[in-house]
Amino acid sequence: MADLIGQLQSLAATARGAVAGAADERAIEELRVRFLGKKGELSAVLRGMGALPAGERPRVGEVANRVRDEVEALLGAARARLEERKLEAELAGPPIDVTLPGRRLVPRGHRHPLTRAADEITAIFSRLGYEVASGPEIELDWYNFEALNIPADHPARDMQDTFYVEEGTLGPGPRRGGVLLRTHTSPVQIRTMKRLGKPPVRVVCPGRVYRSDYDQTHSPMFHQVEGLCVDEGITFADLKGTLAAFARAFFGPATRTRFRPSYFPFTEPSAEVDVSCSICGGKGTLPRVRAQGRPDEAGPERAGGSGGLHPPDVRCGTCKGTGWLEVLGAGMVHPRVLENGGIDPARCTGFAFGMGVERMAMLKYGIDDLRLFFENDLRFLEQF
Ligand code: 2U9
Repeated sequence: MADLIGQLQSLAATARGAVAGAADERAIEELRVRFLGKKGELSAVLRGMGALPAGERPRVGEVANRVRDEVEALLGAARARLEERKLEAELAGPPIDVTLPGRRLVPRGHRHPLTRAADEITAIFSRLGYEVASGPEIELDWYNFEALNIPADHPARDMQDTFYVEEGTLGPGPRRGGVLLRTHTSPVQIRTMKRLGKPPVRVVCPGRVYRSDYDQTHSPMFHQVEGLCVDEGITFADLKGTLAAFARAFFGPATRTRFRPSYFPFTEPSAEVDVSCSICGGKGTLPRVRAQGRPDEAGPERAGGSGGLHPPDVRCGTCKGTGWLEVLGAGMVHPRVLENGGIDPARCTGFAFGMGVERMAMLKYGIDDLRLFFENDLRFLEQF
């Protein structure tokens, strides 16, 4: 017994010296392992306890516990001393400017210009109290056409020719009619009306749509944002006010709006909506030398009055000289469409509108070629 107690006391003495000389965290950790670890010196001494008579074990255990507590306390105090020294060194060193901007270790990415345009559009309608909804891109004929007052023999189906999914490729399950890639996001509004079951309905639906079209200005896949507002007493005036507010928020506060009569199977009456050209401000012309000053600024050649010395204005290419850009379609929802959404057309009215995101982005960011959106050329994408 005396032998084991002697070993424990000499372990404590060694530890005191060793810990006092430990210079850093690593050295302290190494000492912890050496003295207190599972295969450390204390464990080794304790293994000798097995050979002692049972009556002597408690005394040795008591000393061993004291030694363990002491070594733990020594290690803790050494760690605290190191911490304190580190802090003092930091405080003595050059001051840290906590107002400096953080360092960006990984370059931050950014949204695709189409995502950005769609986000800006939906954010404006969110502020007007609309919810944002999405739905399937592979859609039933009923939701895409029938419910929107476009029966199988309707000529509007030609303009929205799409891609059909072959019956054989679909799993089992009940369905009404064909399955296709949606040609507009309107089915989401039908689904939303059915989901809510009662007015008011205020929803905007951004998403991909598909048409069998491919040329300079048409892509077989493009993006739309459509909106729907249904309640008791909704009028065409609400539609005009809403779209005018949207156009000002998206294109700038000076933007004007005009409505021209049109036709859609799902709205009656229907309108094409134009906004004043965001490039020429609605004038239809641009000063020939834009680089030399803002359009309204009188250059040196204008000073001195009506000498006619400044070069003549040129036709604005964006609006083709008309001062107007066609950007939206809209109208009052056809009563049969409301009914298909489960809303009583005798009690409620509603307006709907739709826009192409590619066109909105091209006009807002001054992009002149639709194909740029889909080529994934970083020289283009990194400008946004
Ligand atoms: C429901 C009822 C009515 C959505 C509407 C338009 C007019 C429209 C085009 C703009 C450019 C499509 O991307 S584009 O080619 N859209 O002209 N869309 S009204 O009408 C609806 C939708 C859903 C239940």
